[in-house]
Amino acid sequence: MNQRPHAPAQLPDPTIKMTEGWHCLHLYYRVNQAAVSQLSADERSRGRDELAEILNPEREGAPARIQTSVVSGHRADLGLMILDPDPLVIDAVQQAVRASTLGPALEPTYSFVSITEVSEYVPTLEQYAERLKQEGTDPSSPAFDAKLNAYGQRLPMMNQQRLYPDFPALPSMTFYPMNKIRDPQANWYTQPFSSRSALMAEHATSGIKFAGRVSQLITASTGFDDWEWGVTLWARAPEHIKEIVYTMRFDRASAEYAEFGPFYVSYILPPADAVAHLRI
Ligand code: 76R
Repeated sequence: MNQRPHAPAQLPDPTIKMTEGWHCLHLYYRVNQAAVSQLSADERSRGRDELAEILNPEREGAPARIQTSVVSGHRADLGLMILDPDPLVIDAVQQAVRASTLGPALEPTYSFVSITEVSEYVPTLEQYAERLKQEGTDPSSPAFDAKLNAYGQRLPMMNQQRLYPDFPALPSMTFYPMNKIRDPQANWYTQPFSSRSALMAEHATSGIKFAGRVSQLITASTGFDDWEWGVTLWARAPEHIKEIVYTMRFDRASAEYAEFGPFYVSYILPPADAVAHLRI
């Protein structure tokens, strides 16, 4: 007899993979010099090779994306950013680092768990057409068609990059978590969608001016970590990080509604170079 007569007939199988998009983890480690000193020269040398191999994006079983960077300041020495469809493949990197010869010498200092998504504020083709009209583009003009077509061509690629991102070939990065605030006088979550959408359109217009200089990945963390989003920015030159974060603070979406967590600025290196840089 059917035990669950009212169960929907066609529920998908339970899974820890996302229906769409990837899991994402940012990990930060500090070198513990006291623990390094406990290791012999042989252990240190073997440990460096092991660590470089764990972080090698080309190795068998590597997560879909893994990037290594060297962090400025006391908050951390080594930064990892990892994405994969399977959260256990991501976690396996964390456990492999911990269980490796250098594990005792690498103190985890910060982590951030999130998922990739296409934001609800990314305009559909129809919404984009509406926006063009509101901006005064005549819907019967060739310019309107050209803009709409160009957006229609770009959108699938942009969504692919948001859900299954490639790391850009840019050498500096910063990571920070953020919230949209819920203060009585400025509560993002009580604003109607139309107002939030207008604010995010202003935000996007201000961000697009940094095309080519800054590449951004916004990952969602509501329900996954203590903040609502993780912001990862890669820059062509380090000053662009300051420029974009400063500029966007004046967008109403940030000026009125955003609060930010700690910032981690780091410089991307191939794993073996990053490990050598740590001087373990
Ligand atoms: O995804 C897109 O490109 C579409 C437009 C867009 C959305 C929907 C966009 C564009 N962002 C979107 C969503 Mn963003 N972004 C941030 C920060 O420091 C700060 O002040 C805020 C941190 C930066 C620097 C940045 C950069 N953005 C979001 C969201 C999710 C909101 C939601 O879903 O509720 C957050 C939290 C957020 C924060 N954004 C851009 C940029 C840049 C540079 C762009 C232009 C993108 C481009 O070049 O195509």
